[in-house]
This record gives sequence, structure tokens and C-alpha cells, in this order.
Amino acid sequence: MFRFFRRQKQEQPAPEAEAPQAVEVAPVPAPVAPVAPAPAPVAPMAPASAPAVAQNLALEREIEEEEREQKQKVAKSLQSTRRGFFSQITELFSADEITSSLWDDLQDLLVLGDCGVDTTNYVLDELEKRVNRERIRRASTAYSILKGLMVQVLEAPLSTHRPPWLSNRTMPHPYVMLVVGVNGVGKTTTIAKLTRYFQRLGNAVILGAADTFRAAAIDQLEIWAERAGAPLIALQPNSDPGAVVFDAVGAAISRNSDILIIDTAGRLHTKTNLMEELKKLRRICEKQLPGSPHDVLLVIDATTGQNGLQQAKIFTEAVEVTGVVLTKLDGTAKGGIAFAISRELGLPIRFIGTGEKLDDLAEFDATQFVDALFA
Ligand SMILES: Nc1nc2c(ncn2[C@@H]2O[C@H](COP(=O)(O)OP(=O)(O)O)[C@@H](O)[C@H]2O)c(=O)[nH]1
Ligand SMILES: [Mg+2]
Repeated sequence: MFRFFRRQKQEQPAPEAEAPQAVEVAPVPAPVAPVAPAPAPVAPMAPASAPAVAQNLALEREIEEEEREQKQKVAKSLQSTRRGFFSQITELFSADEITSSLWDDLQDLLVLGDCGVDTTNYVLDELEKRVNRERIRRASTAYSILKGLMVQVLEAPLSTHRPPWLSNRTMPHPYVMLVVGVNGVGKTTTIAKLTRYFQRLGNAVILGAADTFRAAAIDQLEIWAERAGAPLIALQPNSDPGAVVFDAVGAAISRNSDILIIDTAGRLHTKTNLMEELKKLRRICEKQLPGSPHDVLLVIDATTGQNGLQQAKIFTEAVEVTGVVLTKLDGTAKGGIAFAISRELGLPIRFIGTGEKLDDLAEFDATQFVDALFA
């Protein structure tokens, strides 16, 4: 349970920041105070004293409560998605016995629900095989197997590139994340949410505004940065995004920041120059800080369905995407796109966006997601 290991702020003072060439838009607050008071970390090795045990129990209870609330929130935000195609799937299986038309109806609903033909056929084949092999008659048994298969589809890519922030491994320092995706999918909003998320784990987060294409994009990130109390490295509109990345990585190093999150432009993905620009940003990170960027998160708007999948393919070919944030699942999304992304692209979904506020971000949990959709 990684929350036990909230990173403590380092005590040593940050080295003097070299005068960055970039305009620093937001004031640098004295060490970023974690939003939630970070409890003392649990020391698993030392024999615990009675007050420490009590404290640990209280912390455990607090975490359980937090997780329960998070689950309820995700289920609630997925309500309208569930009411679409997935509730019809649940109805299909409400009969006692498996009917002859079940497979065709299920195929239609999975495709209509955005799961994609490839993923739908895979799930149907596997389900039919199990049902025949195990001579299953009851629809409810087949339904449980279907849910298990859907979880498997989502879980398969989760083990690839498991980021250190999910597995208690030591984070490279600073840890650099590049956030990419087409305009309007929710990149900037997601960056604000991620800032809050990582601050809550005790990290000092710094932001880079490399979407210099639109002045409004810089302003928007500035507002979020101020709200989250994170410093922002930005240049004038229309300046070279590469220069912003260069300055931002430099600033993250000189200020001893834990995590740098870089916003990027998202003008039409069909324009090859955006892909070239993103490749260049990658190279600048690598040159400034070998091994970085450590994560390239692709933001996909779940309401765009199969079109979102096409976008994802193009980004994946251009920059090595390490994970996906699926946004706007609180709206009219059909939800099946999550399965198509996992199976057809082999990309792990790391977070889901469930609203427009800072706290509307949840770590992706395959079982929880399937339970919420098929409830
Ligand atoms: N309902 C909902 N709206 C979102 C979510 N994420 C982002 N948005 C909205 O989507 C719009 C575009 O977001 P923005 O972050 O500017 O997208 P960008 O162009 O990719 O940076 C804004 O109105 C956001 O409030 C989400 O998870 N749910
Ligand atoms: Mg933006």
C-alpha cells in the first residue's frame, strides 16, 4: 500500500536557483505544503510502541475511509456511462439460462459501447470457449466470467512500465512527466489534478508550460499553478516550447523539485509538425537530464470513443507513451474505450478523470472500473 510511504520533504535547503531564463509566472512558495497533512511514515521494521500502534491503526482506518470514499465517487461519476450500453449487458445476463441470441446481442452491445471490434471478438471468443468447456448453463455464471475477462483485458498492460510512484520504488530525482494529447481532452486540467495528487503524497511539484501555441493555455496553467501553490516555468506565448522544457528541467534540478510536470500543445494530431515537436521535447529532456522524461502520459477524452483510439495510435507511434489518463468519464462517455486502449494499444490506464475539479482524479483500478460499469 504505497500511501504508507508518503515521501517526506527533504530537510536540506534547496540549492540557490540559478536565474532561470524563463519568466517565472507563479511565486515560488516556501516548501510546498502538502495539501493533506502527511502523517508520519509507518516504520515497518522497528518494534512499535503502543502510541505508534494506535497511530498506525488510525492511519490505516483513515486510508480505508479515503479508499471507500474514492470508490463511491468513481461509481457515482460512472453512473451515466453505466446507464448506456453496460446496463443493457447486465440485463442480457439477467435471464436464468444462456439463450441462443446472447452472443450476438453481447457482441453488438460491446461494439456500441466503444470496446472496438478486436477487443469484442477476443472477449466473446474467450467467453464462449469457457462456457462450452465448463458446460455452463447459468447466465449469471457466464456473466461473472465476462466480468473477469474484462478485468483481465484492463490489467494486462498495467504491469508493463509500472511507475515508481505506484510501487514504492525510489523515484529518479527530479521525476519528469510529459503530458501529451490533442486540444480539449483535458491535459491542463489533468496536470492541475496530478499536481494535487503528488503534493498529497508529499512531493514538491514544479510545472512547465510548454503549450506556448495559445496564450490562453499559459494563463490557464498559471491559474491552476497558483491554486495548487506550485511554481510554474513559462515563456511568452509563441516562444519555442523546447526552450520552456530546457528551462523547466533546469529549474526542477536547481530547486531540488521532486516532480516536474510539463504541459504540451495539442493542435491537430494529423499535423506531423506537432509530433516532430513532441519528439524534440523528449530529446531536450533526455539531454538535460539523462533518463528523462520518466513518464509520457497521454490524455484521452473518453467521450471521443474510437476517434480517441486513433489519436492514441498516432501519439504512441511518435513518442513513447508510458500511460494513459482517461478523462471525462463523468459525462456521456460510453466507457468501452478503456478496454480498446488496453488491448489494442497495450497501454496502461493510470488515472481517470471524473470531473472538472482538482480532486476529480482517481487512480485507475481495473476491478473497481469493471464493477462500476457492470453494477
Ligand atoms: N466533465 C469533465 N470535464 C473535464 C475533465 N477534464 C477536463 N475537463 C474539461 O475539459 C475542457 C478542456 O480541458 P483542458 O484541460 O483545457 O484541455 P487541454 O486543451 O487538453 O489542455 C475544460 O472545460 C475542462 O474543465 C473531466 O474529467 N471531466
Ligand atoms: Mg491545455
